[in-house]
Amino acid sequence: MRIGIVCYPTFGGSGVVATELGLELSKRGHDIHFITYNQPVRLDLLSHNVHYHEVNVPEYPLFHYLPYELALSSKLVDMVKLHRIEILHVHYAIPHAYAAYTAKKMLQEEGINIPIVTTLHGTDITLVGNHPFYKPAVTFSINKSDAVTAVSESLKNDTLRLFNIKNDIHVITNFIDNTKYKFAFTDCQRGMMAKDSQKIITHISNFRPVKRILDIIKIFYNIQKELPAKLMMVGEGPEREKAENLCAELGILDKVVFFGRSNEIDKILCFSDLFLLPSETESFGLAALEAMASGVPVISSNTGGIPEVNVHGITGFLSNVGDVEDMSQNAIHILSDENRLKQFKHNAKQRSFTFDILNVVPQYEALYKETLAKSKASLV
Ligand code: GMT
Repeated sequence: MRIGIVCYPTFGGSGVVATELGLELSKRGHDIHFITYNQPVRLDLLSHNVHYHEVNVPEYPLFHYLPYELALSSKLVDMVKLHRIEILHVHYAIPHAYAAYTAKKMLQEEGINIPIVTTLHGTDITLVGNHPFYKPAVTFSINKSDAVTAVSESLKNDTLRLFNIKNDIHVITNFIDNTKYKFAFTDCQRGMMAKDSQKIITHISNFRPVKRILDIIKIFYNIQKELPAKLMMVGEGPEREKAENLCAELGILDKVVFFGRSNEIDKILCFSDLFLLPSETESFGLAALEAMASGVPVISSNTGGIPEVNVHGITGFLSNVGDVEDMSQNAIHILSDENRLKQFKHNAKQRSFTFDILNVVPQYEALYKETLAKSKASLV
């Protein structure tokens, strides 16, 4: 199939999922066209069947806001025609599903039928999309998509609860390429980061308020009072400065490393003992799955789709959002006994195989085929 993929090209989970999906589909023989404003961060290799088409939005003095949707829908029209793209898969409803529908209508005028698959990722539904200023457009574009997927049962239920949706929503979860998480513990250069006696605790995100970054610092503060430990904070975002200030206030700056953005997530996870994800809301928690694939147990909140990934008492523990004390106690429980830690690490790794890329990508392929067939049949 010739598939157009629209996504945010940044470090966020939706962009990562879209990129990894496109790359796997290309390995399976499909022709993949990424259409977005920058080359996606995880897309380092273009090849004969992986293409990137940049969306440019020219500045003009009259524009207070640059009309990205307009530029994107025009680019989609051009690329569908030029590369005979058969299906468009848009990741994140805002504004991608809306722009794709506009492109579809423009192409219809020229006798071209292009089905649209929309994948809902989380904040496009639970935070941003739900805002009254966006809601009518988000509802409209979900209902006008030819197929809709959500990354967890929880996100599907949230979508049905918050919007007036007439379409079916297929749950196709986030996934992981387990072959990429094969670093042997001895290759990790753990010694560069911590003493042998110290446990390494890690958090990776875009440091937005929804990640409850200050809870992470407080949990770590409690942990390091009980056992030798270091905290690895990976990512960049609006809460970083507050987190650094809190570390200074608590006198733990020397035990916390702020990495900023990193392309070496697998290496950092390889030497980690525990992953913290106390988010306010999380449709799936791809970062937790990446940790688990590296054999790192997860201390998380029990919100959204996280319980579908992290199994309480098996791969880690779940607590109510904001319950820093409970999360701290659970972390200390896992870290304070070597055999227990080993068991949790093993369980986390085993659980990650449920979400292996080879189990999940065929579900997207099947959906594309079904959607294309329906779309062709509707023309007859
Ligand atoms: O929250 C993020 O880190 C970024 C965000 C995004 O849209 O890029 O992630 C969302 O999509 C991911 C991939 O489907 C999910 O794994 C994350 O749970 C989800 N984030 C939230 O729901 C807050």
